[in-house]
Amino acid sequence: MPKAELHVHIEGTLEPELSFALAQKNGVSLSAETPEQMIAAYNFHDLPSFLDIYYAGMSVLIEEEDFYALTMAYFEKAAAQHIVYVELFFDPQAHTSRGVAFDTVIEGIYRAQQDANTKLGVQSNLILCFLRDMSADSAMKHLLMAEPHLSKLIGVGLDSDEHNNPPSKFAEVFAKAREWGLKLTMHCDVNQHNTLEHIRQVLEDIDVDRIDHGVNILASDALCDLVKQKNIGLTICPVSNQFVVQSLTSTEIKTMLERGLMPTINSDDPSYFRAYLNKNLIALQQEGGFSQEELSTLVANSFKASWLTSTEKDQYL
Ligand code: ES4
Ligand code: ZN
Repeated sequence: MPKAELHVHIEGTLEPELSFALAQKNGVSLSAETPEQMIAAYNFHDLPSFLDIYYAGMSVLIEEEDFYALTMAYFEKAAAQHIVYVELFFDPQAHTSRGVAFDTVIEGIYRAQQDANTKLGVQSNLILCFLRDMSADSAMKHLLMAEPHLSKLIGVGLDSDEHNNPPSKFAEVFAKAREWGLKLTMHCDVNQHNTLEHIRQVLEDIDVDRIDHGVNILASDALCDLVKQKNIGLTICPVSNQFVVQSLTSTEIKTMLERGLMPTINSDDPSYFRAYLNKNLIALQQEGGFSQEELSTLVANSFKASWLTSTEKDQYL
C-alpha cells in the first residue's frame, strides 16, 4: 500500500557501498576494507554508541553531488517500497562542523527531492534538524543560514544526544522558526533522563507540531490527554528502538492505538539499523503480532500526522 515516512535522517540512509564509492572519489580513508566489514562494526547498543558511528560515517559527504547521490539513493529505496511521501531530516551542523558549506548540503538534497518527485513519483519535504549537544547559539546561526532557503524547508527538528540537553535550551530558536512559518518537532528519545519533563516542555513550552519517538508519554495520563487534544502525531521507530533500548516498543505502540493517540511507523536511520520502512512494519507484524488492520491504521496515521495541507492529504487518504 502507498505509505509515508515522517522520521528518517538522510545521513542515516548512507549505505556502505555508497560510502566506499564516495570515499574513493573524495580521497577519504575509511577504517573498514569492505562494506561487509563496515556493517560488522555496527555494534551499537545505546544512543551514544550509535551516534559515534553515525557522525563518523558522514566524513565521505563533501560535494553537492554527494548529498544528491545520498538523497537520490534513499528515494529509490523509498519508491521500491511504495513510499509516496517523505518528511526528511538533515543535520547541517554535522557538515558545517567539518567545513562543508550549508548551501552545498541543502542544494544537493533539494535537487534530489525535485528529481525524485518528477522521475520516481516520490513527494517530499525537508526538516532542518539541530544537534541538541551543540549550543543554542550554533542552532540559531544555522537557522539564520537557512533564511535564504526558507522555501525549501517545511520545519525544524532537534536530534542527537538528549542527556542534559532539554528542549527548553532551544526555546528561542524554535520560537523564531515558528515566526518564520516553519513547523516544529523534537526528538524525545525512549527512556531518557527526565523524559516526562522533556515531553511536557515540547508540548507546553515549545508547542511542537509533532513529537519524534515520545514513547514514554504513556506514563502520564495528563500528557496523553494533551497530545490528543493537540491532535499531533508521534513518530515511532521500532527497529531503531530495538537497537537503542532493546525493544521494538510494540506493546507501547498497541497501547497508543488503544488510547486514541496517533503513532506512526518510521525507519530513523535505515542503513545503520539495516531496516527500511517495510522491515519495520514486518517486524511489528511478526514479533508484535500486529494485525493487518492495525498496520493499515499506522500507515494512514503517517499521512494524517504529516505536515501536508488537508487538500494534499486528501490525495493520499
Ligand atoms: C538519531 Cl537514533 C537517533 N537518536 C538521536 N538523534 C539521531 N540522529 C540520527 N539518529
Ligand atoms: Zn531520529
